[in-house]
Amino acid sequence: MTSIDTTQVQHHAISVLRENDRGSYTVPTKGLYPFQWNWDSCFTAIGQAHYDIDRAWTEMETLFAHQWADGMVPHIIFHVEDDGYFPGADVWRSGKAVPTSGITQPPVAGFALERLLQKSGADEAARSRAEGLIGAIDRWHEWFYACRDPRGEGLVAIIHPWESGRDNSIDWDEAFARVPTEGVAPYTRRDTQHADPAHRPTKEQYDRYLWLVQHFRDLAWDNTKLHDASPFQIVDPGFNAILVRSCDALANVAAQLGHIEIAARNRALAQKGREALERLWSDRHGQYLCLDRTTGQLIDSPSIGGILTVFAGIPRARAAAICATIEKEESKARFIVPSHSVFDSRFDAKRYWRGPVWLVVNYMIASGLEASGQTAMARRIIASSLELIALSGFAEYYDPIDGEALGGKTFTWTAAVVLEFIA
Ligand code: 9YW
Repeated sequence: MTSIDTTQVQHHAISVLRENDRGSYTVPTKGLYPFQWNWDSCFTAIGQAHYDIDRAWTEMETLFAHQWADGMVPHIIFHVEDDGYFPGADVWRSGKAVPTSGITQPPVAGFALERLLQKSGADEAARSRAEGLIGAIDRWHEWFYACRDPRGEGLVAIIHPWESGRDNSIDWDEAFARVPTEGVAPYTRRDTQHADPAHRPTKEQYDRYLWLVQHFRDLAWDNTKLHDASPFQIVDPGFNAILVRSCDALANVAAQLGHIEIAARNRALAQKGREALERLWSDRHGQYLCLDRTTGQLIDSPSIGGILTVFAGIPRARAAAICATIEKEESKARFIVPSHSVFDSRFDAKRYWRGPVWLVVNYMIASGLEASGQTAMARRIIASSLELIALSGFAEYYDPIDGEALGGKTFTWTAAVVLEFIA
């Protein structure tokens, strides 16, 4: 194992966070992603809390200042004009004063709120900043269950792969193939100018991404219609686990600050969500799987989504089985946890979300395993993550076989979670 100098790593991580700081929000990495991304920002705040708690609160407050009237928090806020990223504000046409995208992202905010409060020692100033976010996060959680779980199953669906945060995972392939491509307006991609095209989604995938955007835009981004109107409705266990964990975290914070109703509502949502996740368990794969809501079938694709589910506080026997699954991956992958099983023929060590390791996902898995008493595996995941940093720097993602740095090279959320790992 490569040895690391924690003081040096800490300085380096903070310099990456500062380099991408735009004052009241932080970009994931300059060049490739020049705006504010939803879940990136929440992890960023957790990282900033290690050296500047005031700045950390601001990061989250900026995100929530752009919450939609219906409760949704968009996945991108286009604070500035920059044609270096596609699709930009002119494609989404969300009609907001500061333009935003029209879809959402994994709801880490509740979890981040609790972490910020813990890091700040819950002093008077911190409690008042938390007060400003509790109601907004609660409204976002309510929006999820109202608009993305219209039949009250306890599980929310994503209606666009970009909502998952695991943009072109193998999990979506089959369902995504049913999304049409006819009528997509001509466009020029920008991502392939910043990153190696061989590591990015294909042209056909981009056509389908854009078809969905156009379809939702034609429905005026009306969230009372989008779920049922989408040909793509996937229940991702990882996404739901994040929501469950955030409901629990928000319930903790709300109870601490005397918001009894919000606490009770979020506790109940978390409980229902956790129970519902059991429907997605696969004994054969030793992990949870995605469900295609349009067919009612589980998707035979062993990805990180079903491993990340440990973040929800699942039954201990499930967490133990997931540990065994990760151990198996470890026998073939030098670095864990690959975003898709190395034993699946579709595994691709270098292509976006189809094999590489993401350190933010490792952070959530390690946190979930730790809470389930699986401390040894949690430590191995953290050690592997730090080894990647020592070998390849603060990259967007890494090849699990040779550790090569892939995508953006000075990546904000990678730096943020490293500060948590070495704390
Ligand atoms: C894109 C910023 C975002 C993340 C997503 C990740 C990627 C944007 O980058 O999506 O254009 O591909 O998949 O999770 O928020 O880091």
